[in-house]
Amino acid sequence: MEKLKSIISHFPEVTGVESVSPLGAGLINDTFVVRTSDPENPDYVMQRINHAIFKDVDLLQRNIETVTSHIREALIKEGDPDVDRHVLRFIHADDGKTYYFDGESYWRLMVYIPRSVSYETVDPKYAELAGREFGRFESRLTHLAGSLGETIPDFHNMTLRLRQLENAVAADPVGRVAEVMPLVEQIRSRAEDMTFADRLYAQGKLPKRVCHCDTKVNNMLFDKENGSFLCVIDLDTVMPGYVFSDVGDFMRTAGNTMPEDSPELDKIEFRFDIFEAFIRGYLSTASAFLTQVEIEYLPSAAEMFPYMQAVRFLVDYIEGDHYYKTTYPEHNLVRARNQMRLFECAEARHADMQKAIASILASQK
Ligand code: GN1
Ligand code: MG
Repeated sequence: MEKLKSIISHFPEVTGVESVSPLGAGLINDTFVVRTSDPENPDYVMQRINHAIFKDVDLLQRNIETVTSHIREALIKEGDPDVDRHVLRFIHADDGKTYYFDGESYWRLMVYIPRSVSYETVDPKYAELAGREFGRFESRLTHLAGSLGETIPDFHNMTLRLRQLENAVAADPVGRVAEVMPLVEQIRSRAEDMTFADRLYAQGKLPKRVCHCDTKVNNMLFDKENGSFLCVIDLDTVMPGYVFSDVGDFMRTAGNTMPEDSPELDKIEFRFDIFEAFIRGYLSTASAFLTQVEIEYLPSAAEMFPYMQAVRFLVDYIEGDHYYKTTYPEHNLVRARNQMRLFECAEARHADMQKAIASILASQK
């Protein structure tokens, strides 16, 4: 606590700190809530940025500033009466940057959005809101593609993720490969289909747009009292990418009947009601800029993201769990199996997803 307080002292705007306690369930950064004593002062969210993963913190924070200031300006122009709850605001450290390096770790602070709540699961009503807002988020930022760097290069490059799996299998650094070979084989058998986005991009048929790239359901804030949408959080991976990332990652989390680390595979189902609702919302704000190809492959996006996540969790398991936070030795393997099961469930609904999209588009004309 004293150490955290001394870090906060480098952000002059933050005064009267009363307590600092852990917050949320992110798998990458360490997150805390900073409560202040004066009711006039806001509370804050404090994070230790995972520097092993985000190698260029300066670029990361510049991206985030570009994105948040752009959204802020748009909200002001639109006459939004509640701008401060509709976009994050990062606090400047004493050297003017929006992060502080203590010689070992990188820290940042943002204002805690009052009367907000996030969810681990949503009903179709919230899924539709989420779809609409992620579509709006993308449409607001789409022209910024040239001004944002890739905070994690090749983050959602499926071909590369599969190569990482093959490298991990070949190296077998902690002797875990034998036990996971059936899963590796299952992944290999679907590799050709699941690299569709990289092929489309190479053929010049798929654009890169600014996407959120981590649209986990818990990365959105809603109003505690009336349930209205407030804002999108966790902006570390906002960067040029395929729209498949945002549709896929939302469905990967909100569309699973079980948490992503549940070992109860027979309880996993793909929530088609959530898919329909999310896509209805998403197309209401995104269809104006989406191309035919992007729309055509949205069902494949809902399959690709559980598949990619299975690969990523499995690579981390094989490599000895250095990327994701884990709480027991098999955690990443359980997650990988869970995601592969969800992938199969989503795949089984491919034709239904296509039909739903066609009928939504027809109804929105
Ligand atoms: C990580 O930080 P968090 O928990 O929101 C990860 C995502 C994964 C997700 C899996 C930078 O997100 O890509 O989909 O875990 N973020 C990064 O739960 O790797
Ligand atoms: Mg998060």
